[in-house]
Amino acid sequence: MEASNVSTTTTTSDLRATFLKVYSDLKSELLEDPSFEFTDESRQWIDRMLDYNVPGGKLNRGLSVIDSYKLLSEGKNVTENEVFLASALGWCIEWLQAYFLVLDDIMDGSHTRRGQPCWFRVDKVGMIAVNDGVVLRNHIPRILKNHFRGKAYYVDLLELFNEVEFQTASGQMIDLITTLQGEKDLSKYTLPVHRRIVQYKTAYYSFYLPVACALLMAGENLDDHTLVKEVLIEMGTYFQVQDDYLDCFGDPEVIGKIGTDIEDFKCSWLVVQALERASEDQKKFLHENYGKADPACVAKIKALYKELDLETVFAEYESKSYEKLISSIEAHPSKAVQAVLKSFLGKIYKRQK
Ligand code: GPP
Ligand code: MG
Ligand code: MG
Ligand code: MG
Repeated sequence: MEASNVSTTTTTSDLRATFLKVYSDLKSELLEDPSFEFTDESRQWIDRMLDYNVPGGKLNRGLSVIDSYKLLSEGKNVTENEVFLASALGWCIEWLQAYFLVLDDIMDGSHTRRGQPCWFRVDKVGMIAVNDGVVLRNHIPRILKNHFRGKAYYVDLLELFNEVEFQTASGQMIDLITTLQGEKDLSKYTLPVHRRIVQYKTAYYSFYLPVACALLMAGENLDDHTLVKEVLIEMGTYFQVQDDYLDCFGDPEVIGKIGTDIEDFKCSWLVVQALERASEDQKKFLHENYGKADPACVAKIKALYKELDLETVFAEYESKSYEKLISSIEAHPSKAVQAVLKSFLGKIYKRQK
């Protein structure tokens, strides 16, 4: 048991090291992009901006492309070049994530991310971060062009990234405009509304996209994998419920960010659950204190969540979701696909960060 644990750890850290090496390669290419005449200053800006925002996360999304591709290859020899290509796609997703997070932190008025100040809060950055987001987004098709242009699945890849970006931006839009409704009438926050927001803003890019990239690389047609997509969307929904939970109950030291959902009047899973369980008096209390920047109001909301025992409600949701996901996964005819989905689920079940 001990020995196999050690070897798994080594493999995981080897994979991470290989993956990070590809990051350096891709960054160097972008810093030598022939379409732009870099000055020392502009090259240094991009270099620092990328290092600050792209590689510092858990890298789950990116690493999953390699994992999934290997599992889909079912023991066939995966070449070094294929690992490189799967890594490049993984990094495209990490770039996409960096672009979303830089902008999301501005929109949410957040303070920290991955244990450091949000990029826009860094001295001399400020609203230059908006353009950095645009630059990050524009790096993706450049990476794809550099490495996938000759592939049969090139157009499918471009369409996939475009489609998923559109879905995420639409989800982000409803996340933001729903707060306007909530401010008028908190009873508009219901589970179906929450579900729609999180499916679009998180599930497509965080869960469907990595596996879809691996499927395209493996020569599959995405239209043949609707069941896989459905399971991944469910998994992504569960992941964002965890994110909402950790925003309030997580340890900022561990999750690397300080929650802002209560201050921001977000249609979070927690407030939806609270509204379902609150008495008339408690609802009134919620209306009076939710969405206020005042730390005393935030503390009152957190106290009400505890009083309503949302920690237990969440623990029950978590184990039920896990069981449901496992049984949907086991209904899939392919063992290789089952392994891909189980591996992804294993990475997030009961996560603390
Ligand atoms: C996560 O929401 C959603 C995103 C990061 C998508 C952003 C999309 C854009 C088009 C900018 P969140 O605000 O709950 O995430 P976090 O808790 O990490 O801030
Ligand atoms: Mg946010
Ligand atoms: Mg947000
Ligand atoms: Mg959040």
